[in-house]
Amino acid sequence: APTIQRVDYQPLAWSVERIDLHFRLEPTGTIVTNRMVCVRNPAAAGVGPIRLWGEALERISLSIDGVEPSAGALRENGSLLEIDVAGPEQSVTLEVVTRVNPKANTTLSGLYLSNGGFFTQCEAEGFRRITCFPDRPDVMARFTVTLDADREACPVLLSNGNLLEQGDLPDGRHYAKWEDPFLKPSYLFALVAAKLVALEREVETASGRKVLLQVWVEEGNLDRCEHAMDSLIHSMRWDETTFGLELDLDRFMIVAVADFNMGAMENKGLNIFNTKFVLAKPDTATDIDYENVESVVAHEYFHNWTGNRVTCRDWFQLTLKEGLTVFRDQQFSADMLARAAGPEGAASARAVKRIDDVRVLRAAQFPEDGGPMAHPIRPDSYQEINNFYTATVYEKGAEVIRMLHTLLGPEGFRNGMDLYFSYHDGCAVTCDDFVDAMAEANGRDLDQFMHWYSQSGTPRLRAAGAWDAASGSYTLSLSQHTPPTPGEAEKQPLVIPVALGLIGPDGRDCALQLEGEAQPGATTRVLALNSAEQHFRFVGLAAEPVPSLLRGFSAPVILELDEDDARLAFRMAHDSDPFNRWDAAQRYSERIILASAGGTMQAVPEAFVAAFRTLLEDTALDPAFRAQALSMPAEGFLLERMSVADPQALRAALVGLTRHLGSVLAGEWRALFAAMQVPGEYRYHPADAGRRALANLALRYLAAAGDAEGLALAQARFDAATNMTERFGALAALAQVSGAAREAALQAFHQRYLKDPLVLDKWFALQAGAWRWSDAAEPTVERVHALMSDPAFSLSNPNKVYALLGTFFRANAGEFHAADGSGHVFWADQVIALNATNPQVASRMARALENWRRYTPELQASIRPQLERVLAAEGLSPDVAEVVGKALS
Ligand code: HT7
Ligand code: ZN
Repeated sequence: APTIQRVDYQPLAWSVERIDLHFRLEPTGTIVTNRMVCVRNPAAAGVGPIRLWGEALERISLSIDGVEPSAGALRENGSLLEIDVAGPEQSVTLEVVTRVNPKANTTLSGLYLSNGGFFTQCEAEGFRRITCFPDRPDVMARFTVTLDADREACPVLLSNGNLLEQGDLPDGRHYAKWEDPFLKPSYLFALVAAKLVALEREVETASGRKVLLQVWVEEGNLDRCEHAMDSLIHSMRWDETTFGLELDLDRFMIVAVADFNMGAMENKGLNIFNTKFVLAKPDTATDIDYENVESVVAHEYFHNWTGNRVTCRDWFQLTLKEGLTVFRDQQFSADMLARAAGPEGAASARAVKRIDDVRVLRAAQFPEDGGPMAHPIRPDSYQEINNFYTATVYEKGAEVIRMLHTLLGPEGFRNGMDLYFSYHDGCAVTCDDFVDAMAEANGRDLDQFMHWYSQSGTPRLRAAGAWDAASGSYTLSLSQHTPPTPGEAEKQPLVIPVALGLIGPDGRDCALQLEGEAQPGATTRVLALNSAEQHFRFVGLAAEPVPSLLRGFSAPVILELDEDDARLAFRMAHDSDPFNRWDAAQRYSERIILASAGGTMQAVPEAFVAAFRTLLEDTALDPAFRAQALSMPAEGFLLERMSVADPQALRAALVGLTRHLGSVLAGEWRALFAAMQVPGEYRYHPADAGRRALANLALRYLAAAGDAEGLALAQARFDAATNMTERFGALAALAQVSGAAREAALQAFHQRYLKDPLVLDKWFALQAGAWRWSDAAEPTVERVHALMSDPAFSLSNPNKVYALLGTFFRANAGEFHAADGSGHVFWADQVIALNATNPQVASRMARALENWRRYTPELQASIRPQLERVLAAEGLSPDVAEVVGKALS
């Protein structure tokens, strides 16, 4: 596939002002009549043909102002259609009638069927699979949409905006006409025609307008929508109070669909969601599911301003809406947790959220930034845009916005947002436009900051301290460098906000005073490192301090700081910044795990166990925080930290350490489990969720150690559980020990939830992610293979693929990379199979091997032929070709 370059952006000669769409919906032959007013675009001087894209469409007719264009005036090149307008008209009406086959559409992009209903997904380039259109985000038009469908099969007909009229038609059909009052790019178009029911609420916006909120689901799921509705209302309130942003429509709809490539989609006024991020009730959803529903509902809702009202000029600017919206949903979730925790627990609750987010960044984005797909948050080129909905664009993009927030402060950031909307509401803009608004609102020069948008790779922040007892001063030397990434050998110094504190020997933070300052100030402050190396001299100190750097993870970098075990243990016990306290525990365990995986450590140091025990028993600490602090670093992050990635050695080290901690602290874990019981009926509340998470963690450590008492506790909890968090937590512990009890519990769970696809996804994922805790256990690849034959599994449902194959390929390195290469052969078979039906899902699976060159020579030898086999496969999609091509290049 051709490579598209960011610098080649050109406005189109013709834009679209209005589009009137009519759908006669039939499963195998839907007729789409598209009448649009095309206008010459002043930004391009209106010179050039009308350009439309169309894909997988059968064209029935095309006319301009009622006349079919002559053969010479119409050119087709792949999916691009160019039409010359000979005359001087500034505006023409173009009508194009096409036929599509939703039933045959297995890509889940464009118009497709799910359980008999019609659904659409247009981001990024799905609208061209519905009708011919200048399908780019910089073309913003006013849409009216008429749906005409069988009343019995599709009683509910929805599209963006406001319902204008509806009524009956002959032959058992009916129609509905919708109008979206806002200009929007085609990727935000949506329709739904299905048999659904809605949970409804009427609420008032801050300015007193009444709006109707609806959550549409299949009838049997109506009792699982309350939490999504509450989350929507909380999101509305939060955006009103935090950013002064109100819902701008009279009606806002969420629709849940079981077949969906991603999490959810922010179509204007008609968000379409994967059922996984809508449906929740205590018997089927875990605390983590509840949290995810809340944050995804918030994310899509927040897009209404950051993405919809102000959208992206081109897809290279994707982080403009995604990084900003992820940052907004992260802040929202942190605020919700802090509110639930009350003033005493707010800081810890915020830290728990931050830890969650940083875990994701380190496990998914850092490896991406170190591999062949590395790209800046604003990429310079792509072959297939769907491959660029990445952890870099989303999560690192959010970190970049967070750094702006840190550097400008909450008020400065808000002022920048206000200016951004005042300049760009209703427009399609660039990342530069956003940062320019931030700079102007704050009177700041952010030119150097823009390197975060143009450079890929994870920067290394090196720190060293020098204590001068005579003067009571401590000089902190900070330096930065970013390793080369594909196509980017040289890197410029970035602006890195480093939040730091200095801890005195008594474990208390010192008041910070830089040389030249009149008096000591706060105990945490932010230094802005903006050159390759800088020195900061702190004065007025009574004794040598211990530095606590990058508090709250103030920048998406890898901190290189020599700290001995004693210092890490000291910070595990005393760092006043809860994020860094957690991070000290992570660093200490990382050191032990990597030494063990590298064969340089025989026994787990007593000092580590003691520090770990102190955290375990510290009842002053919030349970949710303790659950984080007592969890091992993510395997994906640890693999990235190995000079040569050896998944088997790493897994052995992780198993060894987990088992050791489970057995030497068995008594403590059992006591903790008992202390963390949550009495009464289940409610989703962060305080209860923290206790349940810690209890479940205790069971997993005990099961890892094969502790008979612990396993009995897990069995009892599994049998008596009244909610999914406890039931699944117990099952996960039981599943760690192979044998009859494991199989019986898995079987009982399967039986109980046979009719519940989302719960079965958990069951598939648990088995696909299984570690082998004993040599006797069955290789996971065999179980995964067998599970593909389970009647509930289907390669055409992305949730099933992500649960079974995605978990195995992307979250079970120790088993996937089995030395006999069976995992790699299986991977190639599945990628090739998926490529034929759903390239987006295939490409996500394909990415599991992109960092293969970091592995041992033996593994590389096993992986290469499989990558080559995929690359040579017939009919390879651009999606998979880009990923595998870059991996092999
Ligand atoms: N903006 C949405 C992205 C999305 C998507 C992208 C490609 C293919 C399918 C998709 N479904 C949704 C989701 C979001 O970030 O909010
Ligand atoms: Zn988004």
